[in-house]
Amino acid sequence: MQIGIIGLPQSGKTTIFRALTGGRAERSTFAPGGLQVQTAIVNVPDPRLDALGERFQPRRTVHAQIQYTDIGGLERGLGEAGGLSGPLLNQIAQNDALMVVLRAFPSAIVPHPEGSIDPARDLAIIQDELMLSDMALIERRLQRLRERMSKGGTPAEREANAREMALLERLMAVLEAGRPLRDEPLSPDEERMLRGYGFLTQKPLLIIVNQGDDPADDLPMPKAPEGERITMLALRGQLEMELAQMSPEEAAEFLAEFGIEELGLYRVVRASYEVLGLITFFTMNEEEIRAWALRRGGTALEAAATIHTDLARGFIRAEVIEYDRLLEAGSLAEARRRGWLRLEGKDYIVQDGEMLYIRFNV
Ligand SMILES: Nc1nc2c(ncn2[C@@H]2O[C@H](COP(=O)(O)OP(=O)(O)O)[C@@H](O)[C@H]2O)c(=O)[nH]1
Ligand SMILES: [Mg+2]
Repeated sequence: MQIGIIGLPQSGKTTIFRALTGGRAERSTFAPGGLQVQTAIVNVPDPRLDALGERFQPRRTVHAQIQYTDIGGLERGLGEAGGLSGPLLNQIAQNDALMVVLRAFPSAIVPHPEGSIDPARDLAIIQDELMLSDMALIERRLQRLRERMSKGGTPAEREANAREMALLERLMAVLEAGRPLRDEPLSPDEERMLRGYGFLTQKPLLIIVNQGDDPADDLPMPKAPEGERITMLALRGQLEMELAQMSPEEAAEFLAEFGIEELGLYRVVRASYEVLGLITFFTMNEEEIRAWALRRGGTALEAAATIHTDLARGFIRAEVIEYDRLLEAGSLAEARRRGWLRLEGKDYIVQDGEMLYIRFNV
């Protein structure tokens, strides 16, 4: 799963990216079409995994991961000028969700492209850019479909084209009414039809209000947009970046001194998980205990496929236990003896925090 970090210039995207990665996991910057892009994979902090690791002492403890990409280059007015450039659009479109960074920190030395600090206005600017980009994409596609229709085609082709055109026209009306595509209910069929488009306003949105170090400077939070796959969170980006670069001991001391309960980046990663619609399940053997991400509502078979295609191909049954019951039993064998492991079939809906042991045969 990957999240693209976007926002106006100087809003603190790179600062927050560094906070998430602790400045360690950065990979080389590459720049197709002159873009500034950097990517890092971040472990999802999970106290349950820590507890399992401590109790069972496997050789390895492996976290679920999320990939973050810091994408520079989005600015006001790109959408009006005929849409985002191909490379920028591709960079943004390939993510499962978007993180929008809004500047709320005061600074005499960092200029703001709009000349003043107003996170609600900046959010509107970004949302407009995303909407204009989707409208341009729909417009281009409709144009092509109309041309194709005028050339004839088989009845089946014409029918498919007509259905796609009707759907795109409906979505255009949604955007023209100022609503993101995220809010438009779609049938599974329609979703399938749209999968290849990568519409930006369809993606889940995590909005980060980037505040300054001093709470006395905090502005009122902008009104959080309503909707299901959209979340807003405040973060002191610069402070978090500095914390992330300290040793764990130093950071803990610092947190205690300022009465901060946990690193803000933990909240960001959790919110990312939430907005992506993911849950965690665990697997365990002598070698490793591992946390895996699965889409909420995913089945035991999908969980098996996440681990390895062989497990899905040869799936027989899943043995399932909540992680805390496993801790209580002390071992899988003991849990089995006590009858705490449930046998579930491939359609079983996996719940957050369950340990799965897949029985398979290939
Ligand atoms: N005082 C303060 N400065 C910040 C904060 N976040 C970012 N900056 C500064 O703002 C400038 C732009 O930040 P950067 O992360 O490069 O923004 P980007 O263009 O969105 O990637 C840099 O000089 C940062 O040091 C913050 O929370 N507080
Ligand atoms: Mg940057």
